[in-house]
Amino acid sequence: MQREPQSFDRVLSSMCSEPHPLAREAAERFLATNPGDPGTYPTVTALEEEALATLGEIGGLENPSGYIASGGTEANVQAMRIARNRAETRTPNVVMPESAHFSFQKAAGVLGVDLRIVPTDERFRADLEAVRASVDADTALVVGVAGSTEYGRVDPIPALGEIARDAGAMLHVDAAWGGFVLPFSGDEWHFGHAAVDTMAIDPHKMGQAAVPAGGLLARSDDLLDELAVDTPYLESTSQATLTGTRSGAGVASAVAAMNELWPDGYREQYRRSQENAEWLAEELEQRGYDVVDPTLPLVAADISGPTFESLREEGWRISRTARGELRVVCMPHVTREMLASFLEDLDRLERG
Ligand code: 0PR
Repeated sequence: MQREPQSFDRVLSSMCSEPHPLAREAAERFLATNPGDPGTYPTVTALEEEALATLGEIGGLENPSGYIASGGTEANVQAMRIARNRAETRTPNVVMPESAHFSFQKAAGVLGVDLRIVPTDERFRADLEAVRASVDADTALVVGVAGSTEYGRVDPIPALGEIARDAGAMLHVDAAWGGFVLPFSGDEWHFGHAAVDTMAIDPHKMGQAAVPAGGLLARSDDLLDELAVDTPYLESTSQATLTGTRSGAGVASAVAAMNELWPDGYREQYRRSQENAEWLAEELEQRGYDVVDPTLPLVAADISGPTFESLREEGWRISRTARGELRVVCMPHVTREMLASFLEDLDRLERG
């Protein structure tokens, strides 16, 4: 049977990408395995340990605790669940910047936690004064974003860690998208820079693994134990994941991608993506658009509604920020040629 390749030709909005060929192959080989049942599927369970160790290396954490989740949403839900379970209050709250992903709203809803959303500053990073003013004795968790969905910005993680510590709260870093570029960008974002307790870091985004491969990292085993439930009819005795049956394909493909690409391949990819983002930002600025400086490989630019719609009609997969800017995520499949062709279409449409 011939496989129809999924075309990423005009996809500029996705935070997922073409999986690395080795990741695709590994996913196929492990399609029929379930790491949720380690007694029956020991090979994929061993692979999950390997994946976790590498994710720990990337995220600055020795001997990490955690697991390969279905994605950033699950990792964020579970991180909030750990914090809620540990909180010594019956009315816990979570403080996060408005730039945090909507999965935290789902988490707060499911967990019955009061979500306190604070503004970002002029650089689209968590406003530290606002965070400080929002935490109190009931704060179970402070969330920092390392690579935000809309602008690719990194919150001041060490400062957030101090605020969380002073409030007796935990700190979760959402590096679901940013985690595979941040080791090369010079940002302070990981367990080694601050008192980070948990982290979301997704192989299926910048990590070039197949979907579903998210990552939840926790500083210590006792944090993950907060999630464990007894599993009477499995050979293993407890399970910390949110989903039961899980994809071994995601786990195996994450290992294949990381073995191949960490660190040199990811560094090289970061360099290409970042150069593309800076090039696109420069080109757009020269044309007179307001551009949000791409500190990571994600460009936002103020392009008018009608032009945006026309670009979509041309087949470009683009999305907008809440403020209405066009977003271009420079994922591994986004090449300079693709961006040049996008600009040609943009120029033609603007000429009318
Ligand atoms: N955290 C951050 C910072 C994210 O950007 C995202 C997803 C998540 C968590 C949630 O991850 P999962 O979707 O893996 O659960 N960010 C993108 C978004 O929601 C996801 C996405 C993917 C969007 C592909 C479009 C697309 O084509 O905008």
